[in-house]
Amino acid sequence: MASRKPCEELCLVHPGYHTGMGGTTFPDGFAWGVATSAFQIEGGWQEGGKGLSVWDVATERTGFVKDGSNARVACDHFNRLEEDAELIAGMGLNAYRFSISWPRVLPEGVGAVSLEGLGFYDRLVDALLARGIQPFATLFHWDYPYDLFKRGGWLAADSPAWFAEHASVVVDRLSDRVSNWITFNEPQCFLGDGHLSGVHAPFVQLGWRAFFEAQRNALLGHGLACQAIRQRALREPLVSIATCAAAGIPATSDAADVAAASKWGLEIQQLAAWHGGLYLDPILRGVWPTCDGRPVGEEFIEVSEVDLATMNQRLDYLGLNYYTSPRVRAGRGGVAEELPYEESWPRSAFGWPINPEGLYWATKFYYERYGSPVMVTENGIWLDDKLADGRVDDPERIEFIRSHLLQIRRALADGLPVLGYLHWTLMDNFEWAEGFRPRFGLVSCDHATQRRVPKTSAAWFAEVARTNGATL
Ligand code: IFM
Repeated sequence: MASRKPCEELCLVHPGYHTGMGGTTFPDGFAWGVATSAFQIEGGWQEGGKGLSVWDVATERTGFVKDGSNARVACDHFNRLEEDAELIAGMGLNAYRFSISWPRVLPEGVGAVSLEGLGFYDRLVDALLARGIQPFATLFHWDYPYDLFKRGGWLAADSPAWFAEHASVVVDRLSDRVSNWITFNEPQCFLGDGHLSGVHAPFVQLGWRAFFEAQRNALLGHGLACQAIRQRALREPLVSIATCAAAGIPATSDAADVAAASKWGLEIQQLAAWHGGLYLDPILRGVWPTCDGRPVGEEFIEVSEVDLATMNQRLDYLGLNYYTSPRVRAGRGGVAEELPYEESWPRSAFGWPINPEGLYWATKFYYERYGSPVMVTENGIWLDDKLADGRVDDPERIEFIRSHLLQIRRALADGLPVLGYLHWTLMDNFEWAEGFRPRFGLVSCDHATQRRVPKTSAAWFAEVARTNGATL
């Protein structure tokens, strides 16, 4: 395949990104879209020959999901993809990020392929392209095949190859039409929340040794999948990963605070699964992260140069999922110290402090450290909004999006390459261990009737996208 500069031909990316942007507008070709994940919207849990995922199994057992619900039907997107593609088109968006359910295309995780499962994604991609919407396919957004979990899951030595097989099957089928590939969504969550704190499926608390084994295998899987995508894709692929992108927000403009904030979450100060550097240093710099000059987790794991070379595959851009960030100041010796938010600080219904400035700083600090252009692959807010008289007014969501987009504009004006903004999420959906209570959507979804009603924010976002940000 002919070589070219990263992103040069990404239909959604303007070449100006690589020559310094400046200005206060969004560049031509900026991606305006929404993001979803398979498990949270598809339903159809046993339709079309789909196998079970660890989330299917966990949600069948009581106690894991706060409201006792499950995602057997969710938003029934499996049976309503045309209607949902029409919703996205109705907002005039040019990008849609979705995930491929691994057990839908490979019911046992490896081996036999479900043609019906693949056919569903075929139809989805066609429905998007017919409406001028670029598909962004995430290969794994947490719904790990249960059969592979029983064989050791991410702890199994074969797990990197299993993931690469999944990637290969999907790429062989869809890469004549899909260019944008995202390997994982938020490794922090499926590894840290899934295997260490045990608050997400597979709901296990394995301790640090097993966490690092799973983390190493997942990073190898990412590397092998990147190779498989680049080797097999029929259209020139753009490869990425979507990471939790909390960043330190400097408590003051003092250089010491800015320097401390730039390290927060990227240079490891203590063991914690949410550190971006734990995943991105091997992936984007080809080095194992250190803490006080020693390899992180060295008491648990050894990672060879060959492993690092596999993990370290070039990415065309880095996906940042941004929701909140702490304020950080320089403590003794310049060490990053968190400054707690006051009780009165505005928060989402999740309790997450709202601080849009963190999106600017995340863009800056991740770009400075890793040098990849940035795509905001998620950003959104849980509000307790309600349908009343057939409509949902959600001015807080509008203000949330507006304030975050202004921070992207600030980043662009500083010459930082931001390729697009994919709002989380299209419609109210199944929010993992929280169940259906959280409402993150631009479109309200009644999960009993499956009636979709665009909220006020959907019309507002549509107008911003239509004018390429000029109406902000
Ligand atoms: O719903 C999740 C999504 O699956 C991953 N990122 C955060 C979102 C909101 O919690």
